[in-house]
Formats: sequence, C-alpha cells, structure tokens
Amino acid sequence: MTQLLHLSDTHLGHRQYGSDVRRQDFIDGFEAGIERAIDHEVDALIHTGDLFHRRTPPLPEVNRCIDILRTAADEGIPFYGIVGNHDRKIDDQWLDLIEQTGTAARLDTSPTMVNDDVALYGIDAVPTPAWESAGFELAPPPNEDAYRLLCMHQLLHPPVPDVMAEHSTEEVIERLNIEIDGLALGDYHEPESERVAGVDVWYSGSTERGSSDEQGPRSVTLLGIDNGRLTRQQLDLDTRPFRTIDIGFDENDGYAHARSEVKNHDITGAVALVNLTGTRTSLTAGDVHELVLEMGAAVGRVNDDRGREHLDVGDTPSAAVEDPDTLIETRIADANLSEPALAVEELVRGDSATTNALDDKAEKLITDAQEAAFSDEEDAPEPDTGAETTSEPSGDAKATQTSFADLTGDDTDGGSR
Ligand SMILES: [Mn+2]
Repeated sequence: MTQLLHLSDTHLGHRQYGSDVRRQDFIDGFEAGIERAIDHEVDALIHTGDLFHRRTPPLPEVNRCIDILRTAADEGIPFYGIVGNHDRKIDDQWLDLIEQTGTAARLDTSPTMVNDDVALYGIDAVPTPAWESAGFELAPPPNEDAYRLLCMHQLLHPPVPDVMAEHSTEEVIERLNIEIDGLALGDYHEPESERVAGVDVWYSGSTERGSSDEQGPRSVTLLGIDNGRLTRQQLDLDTRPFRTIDIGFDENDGYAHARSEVKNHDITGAVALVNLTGTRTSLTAGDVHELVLEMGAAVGRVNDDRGREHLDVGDTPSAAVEDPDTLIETRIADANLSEPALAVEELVRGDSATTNALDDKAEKLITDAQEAAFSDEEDAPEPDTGAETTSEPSGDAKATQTSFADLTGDDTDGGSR
C-alpha cells in the first residue's frame, strides 16, 4: 500500500489580525501537518497550493518552511507541491527556490511516481482570464495500472458550493486528455469531498483558520492507495480556538459591563473576536481590545459597530456568502500590489486603531518606502522603528509589525500628550 499525506492552504506568513501570535500559529499548523506525515510514515507529502500567504513571504517564513520540510526529507518523505493563487509569482516560483535545498519538488503535467503505483500530477492555480485557454494535457504514466492523482488549486463545484465556485469539476475532468482516479484540491479551506464522473474529488482544507467563518477543525488528509483503491482519512489538527463575543451597549454601559460579558466566555489562549453593538459610549474599541488581552486572550480583534444605523435588507442568503476578510485576501492576492501598499493595507485592516494613529503610521510607512526607493545612497536611512532593530530592508512587511500599543500611541516615543 502507498500512503500519502495531503495538506493545503498553509498560508505561511499570514499575520492575521496584525498579530505575530497568529503568524506563528500558521507556522505551527504547517509543522503539525508535516509531523502527521512523519508519524504515519507516509511515502510522500502532497501540498495543493498557498504554501505562503503572499507572493512575497517574509524571509523568516521561507527559512522556517525549509527547516520544517527538512524534518520530512530526513525521514525520506518527499514533499510535492503546486502553486496557489496567493503565492503565485510571474515566472520562477518559491517552490523552485526551495527545491534547490532538496526538501521539495514541484508537480507538473508529467507523472511523478510514488512506489511505481501512484502517478502524481499537478496544475498550478490558473487565473480566471487564462482558464479558457489553459492546457490540461497530462503525460500518461509509465505504468498503465498506476493510480492517477491530479493536484489542483481551484474552487470547483462540487464539492465547493455553486455560489462560491469558479468552475465545474466535471468540466475539468472532461478537458483532461487522460482518465484520472483522484483529484486532490486546494483553495477551498474546508475538508469536503465528492465523487464526480467516477473520480474521487476532495479538499483537504486549511491548516489554520484564515477567517472566523472557518469554524470546523483544521485538518490534513491521510490517503491510502492499495491496488488502485483509495481510502481517505481526515486527521484533525489542534489549533488555537476562536471565540466570538457579542456585546450590546446601552448609554450607561462601560468597562464593568464589557468585563462581565467577556467573563461569560472561556477566552484563555484564544483568538477573541468581539463585536460591539448598540449605543456608543466612552469605552473605546481600544479599551475592549486591552480588556480581552488582560483577561487571557492571546489575540484580540474588536469590531465596533456601535452608533450605526442598521438597514434591514431582509432574507438574503447570507450563510452562503464568504467572509469579507476571505474575499479581500483573494482580491489582494490577485492585485499584484507593491510591498508598501501591502504594508498599508495590512495596517488599515489589521487592527482596531484610532484614525489619527493610523494616519501617522501609514504616512510613515509610505515616507520610509519612498526614501528607500528614491535614495541615491547605498545605505538609505533606516526607518525609525523604535527600539526594534530590523534585519530586513525598509519597505518590507517587517516595518508593519507594530504592536497595538504603537498604534494607540501608548509607546514610549510618542512625545506629545
Ligand atoms: Mn488558500
């Protein structure tokens, strides 16, 4: 029997909610997946795209990724991957670079054989404009009886719900020049499966929550292939819990009210997502953020909707609509933004900062990036990031690693009162 471990959408380098704790969580999720492969002594690992969160991942993430892949390589377990929509670059890919270290290899339309009885194929994420003209020509395996497993990174229906899908699974299968037995997919972050036109089709899901609507356990998939027959087992990963806390405010509600509401939830070590509704009071979103951290949350995220008129839009199919963060992330991945633009975007969306602090911070990021870009000097002035010394050039995402204290003006170098 040949055993494979399928993992996907690891999004290394995702500094979710502007948090370095979350950034580490994505590394940990990836590592946990690789550990499962080692525990089960699989014959190979397959990764179906979005290894990294951005096409310009932080260098520490690339290094950590290689370290972790090496633990599998040292056990004789090869790692085969394809490129996703988030980490896709124009020509050479990150996987090509990592391949130089001997810890990974890219799948393509020629078969990569595992134990002579499984033929692995890979087609990188195809952007929508290129879809119609994309060639799905696979070279036949050397061994006629081999189990043919194609890896792709697309939203295909089924099993992706029709409203979220880009294309139909049946269309993909029809466009292939050879028959396949299995289609291992990435891009959709939930573990789902379906049988389409005689082909087993499944998503392994992501290894960390990319948004709060990814509610089920994160997982990887153990595949067993015996005489051309496939068995599949979902292995759940132990990831940081998410807790959603809704707090309604009346005129006189302040700190004590917020505290007693938060107390109803076990937020120790969790990502606490707090929604504030009702009347705007003197208690700020920043106060609530501080409160949940004091009460043991590892990460806090406060959405302040107080004082807003709510339109009753009636019965819309909201359950089927994707989380806004997920939609934004996808658009950003497609947008080919510059480093400074990504840094400012992350700053704006990443935290519940006051507008003034945000303005100052964004302006500084842009000014620093301009200085770095237009300076004739060999060593352009380093951006003033306070006590922290950065080992990366200015303009890199590193410059955005401000703490919440920085953003709220609680830092020591604030100056003004
Ligand atoms: Mn993804």
